[in-house]
Formats: sequence, C-alpha cells, structure tokens
Amino acid sequence: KQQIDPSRFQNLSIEAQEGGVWVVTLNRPTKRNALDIATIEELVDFFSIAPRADVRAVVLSGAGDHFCAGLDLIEHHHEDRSPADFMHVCLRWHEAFNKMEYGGVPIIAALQGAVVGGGLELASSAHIRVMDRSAYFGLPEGQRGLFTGGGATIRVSDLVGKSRMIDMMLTGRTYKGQAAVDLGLAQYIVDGSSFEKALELAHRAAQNLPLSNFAICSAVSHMQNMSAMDAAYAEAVVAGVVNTQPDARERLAAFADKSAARIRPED
Ligand code: 1HE
Repeated sequence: KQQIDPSRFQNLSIEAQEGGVWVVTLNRPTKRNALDIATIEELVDFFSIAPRADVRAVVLSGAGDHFCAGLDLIEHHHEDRSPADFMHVCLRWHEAFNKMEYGGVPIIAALQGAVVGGGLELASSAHIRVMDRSAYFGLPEGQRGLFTGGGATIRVSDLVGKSRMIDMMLTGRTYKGQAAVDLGLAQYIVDGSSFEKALELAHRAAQNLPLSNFAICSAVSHMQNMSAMDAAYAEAVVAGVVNTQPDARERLAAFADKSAARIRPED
C-alpha cells in the first residue's frame, strides 16, 4: 500500500474523508482553476498513487465559481512553446486523464460555472459528472486559435457524438441545464450544490467492494477500445476474477438468507 501526503500538493487541495472517500479540489480559483503544467503534474501524482492507497472513491471539484477554465492560456502564451514542447505537455495531460479513466478508482466530478476546453476534457475523464444550475460546457478552442489536446476528440465525442463536438468547437456553442444532461455531458443536475450530491454518490460507490469498483472503472473503458469478440473475452476473464472474490461471499450469503436489501426503484 502507498500513502498519500496531502501536504505535498499545492495547486490541488486534497482531503481524506471517512470511508475512503477523498476530495480532490482544483485550488486556483483566482485563475478559474486553469490547468497549468504544475496542476497536471499533481493530478498525475495523485492518480498514480490512488489505486494502491485505499482510495475508494474521489470527488473531483473546483474551488470558487468555476470548475475549470481549461488550458492555462497565460502560461501557454508566456512559455511560447515549440511544437514538440506542447506535444509533451499534451502527453502529460493524457497521462493524468488516462490514469483517472482507467485507474479503477471511481471519480465523481462536481461541476459549477465554466467547464470549458481542457476543463471539459478533465471532467470527461471522471466516471460520473454532477452539475449545478450554474454549470456550462464549451470547447472554446476554435476561438482561441487552438485545438483540443487533452482527449476531447476521444472523450467528449464519446459523450455527445462527433457532430455536436465539432459544432461546439467551430461555433463556440455552449450547453447548460437539462439540455446538457440530455446530451450526456453530465448524468445529474441539482438545484443545490453539485459538491454535496457528488459526495453522496462517492460515499455510495465506496460501499461497493474495491475490486468490483476497479473493474467498473477500468474494464468498461478498456473494453470500449476492443473488438466485440475481444471485449467479450476480456469481460469473461474480469468476471472470473471479480465474481469469485472471497469478499463477495458475505454479500451473496446475505442475499441467499434474505437479509440483503432488495433492488427497488428510487423516488
Ligand atoms: C485564466 C484562464 C485560462 C481565466 N488560463 N488564466 N479556455 C478558455 O478559453 C476559457 C478562458 N476563460 C474564460 O473564458 C473566463 O475566464 C471564464 C468564463 C472561465 C471565467 O470568467 P470570469 O469573468 O469569471 O473571469 P476572468 O476575469 O476572465 O478571469 C479571472 C482570472 O482568471 C484572470 O486572471 P487575472 O490575473 O487577470 O485576475 C484570467 O486571466 C484568469 N483565467 N481563464 C489562464 N484559461 C491541452 S489543450 C486544451 C485547450 C484548451 O483548454 S483551450 C480553452 C481555454
């Protein structure tokens, strides 16, 4: 097992709650949580360790009125990067975001205000997105003379489809409210605090056995990249491991002796 030392992080604030739920907050509200390279390195750091540090679920949030304004445009402007330099920047973004999507630890994003550009790429690397009424989604790259570099061509197009993503980039179209949920940009919208709802969902997910969550939050994504034949094979192998885990026996016994809760529709 590895240990996470919250004091090592500066651009992220990291807080452990009971039950193995961790809160990871982008903490540069005066910069609208724009993603500079230091923040990306901290995301790589945290999500490299999390799967082996008893982290059972993560709430990913942004301090202040906006979740994340995307690429730190001021840093990018000042650095005046070469093509190769920026390619390597993007590869670090992919390192961080792939660790999130494929790492096996459930990540629930709590969204408010701007979720734009790289901020949307970050949010789409989470497994569940919860938005409040102030949240809006956009890909302003086209207007800035840029292109997506943090996986939007893969993850955002997965959420909303190719044509809608191209429209968002070409015209700067944004989505908010129920329309954003209907498109699949978020799975939950709340009138109150998206953070509180995300926390509730994280605590609920953290009740599952870690190996089940590992499979849910890594295997599904891997399988999407496979042929149907290979995915079915991989699914059988994963189920072979997960569905025979000794820790599950207690839960199965509770079902068999009728002490386990039954599945009923929610209100
Ligand atoms: C920033 C950034 C940023 C704000 N990089 N510093 N992303 C964008 O094109 C979105 C750019 N940001 C905005 O459109 C707006 O800032 C917001 C809608 C997010 C917020 O508006 P507002 O009125 O609350 O804030 P503001 O006055 O615009 O900005 C406040 C401060 O945050 C200001 O800094 P200050 O030092 O002058 O106080 C801004 O400079 C700073 N700030 N956003 C740097 N993005 C791997 S490729 C990914 C490609 C992309 O992500 S492109 C999309 C970039």
